[in-house]
Amino acid sequence: MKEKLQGILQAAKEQLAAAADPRALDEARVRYLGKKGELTALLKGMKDIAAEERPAVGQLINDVRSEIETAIEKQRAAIEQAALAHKLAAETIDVTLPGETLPIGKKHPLNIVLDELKEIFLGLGFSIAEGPEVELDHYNFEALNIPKDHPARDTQDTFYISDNVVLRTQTSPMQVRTMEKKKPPIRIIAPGRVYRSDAVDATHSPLFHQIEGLVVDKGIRMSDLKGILELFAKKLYGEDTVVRFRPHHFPFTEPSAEMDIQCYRCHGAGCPLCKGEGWIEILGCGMVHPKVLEMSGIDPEEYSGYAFGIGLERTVMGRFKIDDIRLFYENDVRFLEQF
Ligand code: 2U9
Repeated sequence: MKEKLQGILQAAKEQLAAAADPRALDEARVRYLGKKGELTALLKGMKDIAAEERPAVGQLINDVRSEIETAIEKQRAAIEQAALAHKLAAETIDVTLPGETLPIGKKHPLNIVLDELKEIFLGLGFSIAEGPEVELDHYNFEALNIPKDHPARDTQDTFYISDNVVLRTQTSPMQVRTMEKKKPPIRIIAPGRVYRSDAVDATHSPLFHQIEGLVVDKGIRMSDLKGILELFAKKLYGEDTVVRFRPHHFPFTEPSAEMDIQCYRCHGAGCPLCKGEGWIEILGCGMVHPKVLEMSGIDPEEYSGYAFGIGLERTVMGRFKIDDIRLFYENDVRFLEQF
């Protein structure tokens, strides 16, 4: 019996020492100490041993059981220790390694210039008004002195949602809304997205951006308009910029004009950049039509005002010499990362 027990103990210690994970450890435990284990079988065989020998044999079996249990706990600790060491090694972070640099984006060229324009007008005491892109016909046309039969209303220019709802064709509606809510003095710019149902080509997009301005107060004159817009041009294109105003017509302003800057490349002589004109058109402007003031509840006998409109894409294309308006909307990183 003693030799048998020694054999079981030796075999158990060898199997336990070879157990590299909890499953193998448990297999060894069950093989020797389990219900059908080798040691348990010996205990069951005690009834066949002479009564006077049972205590000694029982003691021997229990001694071997506790040695095996000690060996199991020792091996369990070794397996856990090895697993922890492996985990620590696998998850070790070398904090001295350089961080992963995430590529940062760039500001869109439209936003670069839009922010410059906002800064210029904010610096001139204007505040910024923003409003809905889906507009009522009233605010986009009627309140701007563009009656139902005006050519600007023809569907080739406007996206109609319904008879009385359109995608705004200019940001002017926001200025009408402001005049309805706020008594003069008014000094706002209204930047934003506008829509015209033009066919797409290098210089036309159904979606583009405008910045319109409106000043309404007592005693506002054309000289105020010319002064502020010349100042704006000098801030945007440089102090030595030369401007000129050409008579024009808009239904919502009277008198109306278009402002050009002298071509900064040929200084008026004419070159490819200005298509031989010597001048580059920058914006449209004019004194707010008295009927427009009146329709928005402002007495044209007491107040006057001026307004202007700048096409953002046209301004940016001139600034960065971009020859195709579609580049602004294609999200091609090869284009966008150049700014
Ligand atoms: C109110 C009264 C008058 C806004 C104005 C222009 C002239 C103009 C164009 C510039 C380039 C549109 O994007 S563009 O094609 N705009 O020339 N806009 S005066 O006049 C207003 C606005 C609101 C209440």
